Amino acid sequence: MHTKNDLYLRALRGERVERTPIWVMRQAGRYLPDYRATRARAGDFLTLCKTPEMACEVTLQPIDHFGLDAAILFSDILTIPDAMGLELVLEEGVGPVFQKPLMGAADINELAVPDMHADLGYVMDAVALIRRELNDRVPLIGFTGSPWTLASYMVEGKGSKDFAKVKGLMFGEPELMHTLLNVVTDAVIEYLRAQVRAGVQSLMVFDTWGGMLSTAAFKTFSLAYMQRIVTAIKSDSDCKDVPIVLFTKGGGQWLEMLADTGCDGLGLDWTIDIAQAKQRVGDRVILQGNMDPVVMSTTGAAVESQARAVLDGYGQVGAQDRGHIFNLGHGIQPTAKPDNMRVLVETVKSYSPSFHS
Ligand code: 1CP
Repeated sequence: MHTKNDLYLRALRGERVERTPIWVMRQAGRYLPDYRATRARAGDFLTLCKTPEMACEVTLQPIDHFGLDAAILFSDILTIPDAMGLELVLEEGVGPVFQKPLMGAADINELAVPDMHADLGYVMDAVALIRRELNDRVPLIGFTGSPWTLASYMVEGKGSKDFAKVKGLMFGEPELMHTLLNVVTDAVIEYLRAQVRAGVQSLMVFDTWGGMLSTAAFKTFSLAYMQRIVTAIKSDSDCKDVPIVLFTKGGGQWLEMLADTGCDGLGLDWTIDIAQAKQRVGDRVILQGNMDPVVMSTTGAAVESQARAVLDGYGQVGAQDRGHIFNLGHGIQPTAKPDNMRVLVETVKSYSPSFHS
């Protein structure tokens, strides 16, 4: 028997809720023995992403184990560049690597928006299957990388520490950089629309590398394109009621600008004081975050006290506030202890109702 839990969506819509909803970035992943088993059965990460039955299985694992308030589609932000022909491979010990990174103007000018059914149909099939299997137990979150973050991987070819190649393009050939960001943004908008039509009930944009930019560059090369995404979603008849959350890691100084896009929520990394974020933008957007993910690899007592500290930091949800969704400040790490997820969810469920009276 399934009980319907729409706490997360009600909170995002600005309704009063009885407690703080919780989900965890990267909640399906290597810290879970069940995930590692399914991943081993798949053979490699991309096969796991591209097989809807297995993607569905790992999406549901953390929901079944921990009683979280939302499921997030199991996939990756790098599916779009893969579908654009860059050929993603996940190399053990290295991380994601593109076999055909963008080498210059010729490569960039050839890029086209992929076909959402022919090239990314496996994602939409996974969404439809997950919705069926979830049976409204909890809402399903769809997601994308931000154009800047996707473009960074497409130019660097893999993760980077200094982003020298993509910044070289940005500073040296800004028009070409904009050509790249424009086609990626077109693809992201089509991708999010297709996910909504397939059944996702809220959206999240991961701007993981926006915080690597100067304020001026952030506005021009990341924020402007996230603005285009929010505007497109809010003016699409199928998507306009689907809440959208933006998360710029390292973007604490830009919260007002991010809220100005008209998004529904902002993700906060752990370096941001949530009480201050609430004062700055808490009446305009719901705030999602922001416990340091490393706590999840320590003790249950630390998890409980740090989770309480985040809830105390946001404090009472008043009439003017849009509210708080509990999450970590970035993805949960492979070293996290599954038992600590139990402690985390239990702490949020038992301690947060007093902030919602
Ligand atoms: O099994 C494995 O070894 C693969 C590890 C892994 C997993 C579990 C990768 C490779 N991707 C994922 C899934 C994933 N990625 C999800 C769905 C899982 C869930 O949330 O439950 C999501 C939302 C992502 C998003 C993602 N991928 C981001 C944005 C969020 C963030 O954490 O900042 C980024 C930057 C990526 C790129 C990526 N994919 C995988 C890795 C190891 C990385 C990071 C590479 C780097 O450090 O640059």
